[in-house]
Amino acid sequence: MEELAVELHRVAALKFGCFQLKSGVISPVYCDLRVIVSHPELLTRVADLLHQTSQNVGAQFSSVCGVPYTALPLATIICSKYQVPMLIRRKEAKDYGTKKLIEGTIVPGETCLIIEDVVTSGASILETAEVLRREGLKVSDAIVLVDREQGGREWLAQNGIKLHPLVTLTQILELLQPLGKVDAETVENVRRFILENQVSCPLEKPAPALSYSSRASLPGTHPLAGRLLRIMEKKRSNLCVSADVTDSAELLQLAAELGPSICMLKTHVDILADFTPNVASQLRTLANQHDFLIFEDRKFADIGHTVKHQYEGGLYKISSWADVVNAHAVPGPGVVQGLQAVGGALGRGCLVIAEMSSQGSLATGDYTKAAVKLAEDHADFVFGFICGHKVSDKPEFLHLTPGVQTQPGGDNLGQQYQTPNDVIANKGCDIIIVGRGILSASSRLEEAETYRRAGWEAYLSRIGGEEGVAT
Ligand code: S5P
Repeated sequence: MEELAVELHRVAALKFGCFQLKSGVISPVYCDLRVIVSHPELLTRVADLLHQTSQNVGAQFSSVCGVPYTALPLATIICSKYQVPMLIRRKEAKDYGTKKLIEGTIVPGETCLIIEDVVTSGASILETAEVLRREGLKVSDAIVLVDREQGGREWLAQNGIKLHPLVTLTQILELLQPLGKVDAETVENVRRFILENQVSCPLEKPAPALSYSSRASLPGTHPLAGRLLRIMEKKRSNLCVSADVTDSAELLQLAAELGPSICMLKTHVDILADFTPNVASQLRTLANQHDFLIFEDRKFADIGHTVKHQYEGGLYKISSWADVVNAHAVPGPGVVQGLQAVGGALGRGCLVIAEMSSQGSLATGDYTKAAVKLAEDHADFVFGFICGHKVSDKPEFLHLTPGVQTQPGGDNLGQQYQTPNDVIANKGCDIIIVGRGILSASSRLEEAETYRRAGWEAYLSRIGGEEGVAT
């Protein structure tokens, strides 16, 4: 270990002095272990020691994955020398919608050992472990060259990963000091720095969820999403009623009666038996009067050229009266671009269908990820998702969830229901879309109010607020 400490110091992988970290904090020590790739003997020695440690601690594994990037050559040497299959984690976030996140043969159920050069909070190891675990692999141990002792070990342990460092920062100092490589003052400074810079465990302190109104004024929030978020806060409603009725008079009656309780009315205009342009204009008047948005649930899914016509023309002229429409991601960007060509200048917005509530839906996994990317790439027109759980961490995006009833369950054609509390408080979505849960009640207004209150209370519990303080 002494030899290793001296070598790391010699090649300037460890520097002592005064360094400003990315966070702005001044550190008396800087670990730049990337430099070891320029020193083949040291690189091989470190790889050997990492492997030896994995044997000493009795780690069981069938593959090895190095946390990108510094640990990649270390993992490569270990895998080559000791004949262990390797997995490579891709780091390019841009490609995550379409490319695999892990290269190599994945055998679900098998255990993968993580290799890392230096650990501070443990976040990089955990990120890699989560990607591996999502693919069905088990991760229980991580071998690391240097532990900065700033809380990473504890955080990883909470997430089921044992951290095995070759050496800690304190041990390195204890080895270097008698050799005159560092003085007593440096040792003391580093000790104090470690003590005063413990990384708090992100799981213990989740970032507080933002309120609807604070999200309304974020610079990246689409103007229509901003309007919707303000309506929600003002009316204390995250309820969208799905007005799945076939008679125009009933639709208008529903909009007039439930208007004050909802933030949005969702229509399927093509199920109306007696649609006329006058129905659309009366609906618009009611929307303005009661301050809700109209969402025509047309689910566009064709090439851009065709959806342009479907949106603007035909019998329904949807773009002339609906604030919001939605699109499937299956055709690729063209569908959104076609809709935007019509709706963009009118100030309209679009939701991408990232998941569906129906049993056996194919909109899962990589498809959902690609749908999120499609939305992110067109954030000047797309402002959210139809989904069953929160699919994007960007607070500018809204998550709208259909398949909601007060009792979980389903219908006999594959619809599946979650409760308002589950959707808003547990799954982190923003708006509940309720159809038959309200439409089949004897008093639709009373039932809508029940859903409105349930959705709102779930929201308040999510943001940690109480009635009256959610601003
Ligand atoms: O995945 C979906 C997407 C949508 S938009 N699942 C859905 O159920 N929907 C729509 O939400 C569906 O077309 C219907 O209009 C509404 C759900 O109605 P409910 O009666 O089952 O609440």
